[in-house]
Amino acid sequence: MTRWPNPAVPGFNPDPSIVRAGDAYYLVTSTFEYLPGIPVYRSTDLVEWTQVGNVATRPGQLQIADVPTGLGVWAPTIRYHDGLFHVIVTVAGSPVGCVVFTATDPAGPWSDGTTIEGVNGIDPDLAWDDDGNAYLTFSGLALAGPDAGRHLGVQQVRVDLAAGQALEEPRSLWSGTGLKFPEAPHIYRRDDWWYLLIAEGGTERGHGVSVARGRAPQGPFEGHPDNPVLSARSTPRPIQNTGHGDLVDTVDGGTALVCLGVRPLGATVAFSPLGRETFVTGVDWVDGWPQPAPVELAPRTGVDQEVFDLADAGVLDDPGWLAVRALPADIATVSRGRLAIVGDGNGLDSPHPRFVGRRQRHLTATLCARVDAAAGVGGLAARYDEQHWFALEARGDGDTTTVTARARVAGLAQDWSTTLPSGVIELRIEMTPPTPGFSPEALGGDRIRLVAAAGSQEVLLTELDGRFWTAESCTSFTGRVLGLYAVEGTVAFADWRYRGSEDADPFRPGEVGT
Ligand code: 6LW
Repeated sequence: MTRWPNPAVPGFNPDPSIVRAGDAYYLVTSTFEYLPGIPVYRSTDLVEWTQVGNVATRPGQLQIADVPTGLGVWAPTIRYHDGLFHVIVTVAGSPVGCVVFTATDPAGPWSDGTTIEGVNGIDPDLAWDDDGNAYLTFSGLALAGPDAGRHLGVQQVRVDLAAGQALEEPRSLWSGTGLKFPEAPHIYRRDDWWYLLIAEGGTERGHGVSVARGRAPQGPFEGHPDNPVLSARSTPRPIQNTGHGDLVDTVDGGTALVCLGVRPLGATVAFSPLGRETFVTGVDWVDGWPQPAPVELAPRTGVDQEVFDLADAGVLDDPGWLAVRALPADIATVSRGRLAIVGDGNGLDSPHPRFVGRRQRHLTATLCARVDAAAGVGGLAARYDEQHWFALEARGDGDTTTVTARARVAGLAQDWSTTLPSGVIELRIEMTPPTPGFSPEALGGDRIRLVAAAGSQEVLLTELDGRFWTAESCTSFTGRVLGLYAVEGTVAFADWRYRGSEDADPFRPGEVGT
């Protein structure tokens, strides 16, 4: 039995990195094309996690306004050194490149960032030796230049962090057992050994964690005789793709590993609606080697309710709001007792949608909000990327409101419409896992219902098979983000109500809206 709930940090939270400072743990994850970038989660027990802020709260820190979807913030590492928190990350496709941010308080504010020149790769890690030398270890996947796409394995370079400069040519380090994509390196000192932890096998079903050790941070490193030390590949485990791990010494003298994983649904070929999430597992030390336990599913029980009064002027101060290539406060405004989004003609198929949302965190989840579309067009949506989303879109027509359910999958489009009386309507997205077993109902992804209601009238516009909005179908690094959007005019929203649970049959799907 795992001691900690899993997923540890549910929803779109891939590439976790963790550090302990005193009695508290801090964890960061990747955000790609979303802002604010790099959430910071805090825990004192690896059980309860609270998002205390984000590293990148100012667009200039990342410069991702025009990055292609899927690029942007890849795989941050968080470390604590000399009283300062450091987050180092590659901002793929941005002029910022490999950048280090610092803060005295992990809740922020974080510095503007210093780009480290001379690092052409991803997944940077930081470690310091006793002489104060800083070692930047990274995965040598060239993202730019004539070598773009070429992989040089795990590399390391000594750096001057303040000056933002590499102090030598990158050197090759131990790069795993030969599986694809050696990446996510982290190095740690323990007793007389330096350990090099990496991911290999690629971030899908073949993913794993491998480890090597040496007497110095520069190596040479020798691999564990039985790598990978963690992988769910070819197993029936409910958590798959386990890899991209980071070790932390626990308050009680033990060791834990956080890693990414997915929760695929479906009896045979399986799909993961929430994308890559953060999991935790215990680590034993065996003959001087870390041995992570297989990652176990241990969801929290009960119903998790997240209710926001969208009339509250401070509602967008909550650090969990996300927008695409823009800050949530640049998309939505709260004034005169309502949250409004002004459309500019860009829809959800644009790289710049007028959309603010939050991570879907439970496999059974309902989002509902009240929408006034008398002066515009917009509604509720679930977004993976520009090509993969579904939505409930309202348009006021004077005497009536037309509601259209829209589903988009890689260039395929389908819409369903209904007419409701004019005035404020309630829109609702309901998601439930498929039934277990081998019936047709067990195949595919989660079951999605798109519902609109006005007064006593309630219309189910469509039911969708959620497999099309999963990490696998969308070939996406991100996850499902549920939110509010406008395409034209001004759309006003009230009462954000998200309800989620991992229990079997936790609530009637529509319950939240009544
Ligand atoms: C991340 C790398 C990876 O930098 O995907 O495949 C990248 N694995 O470790 C984005 O999450």
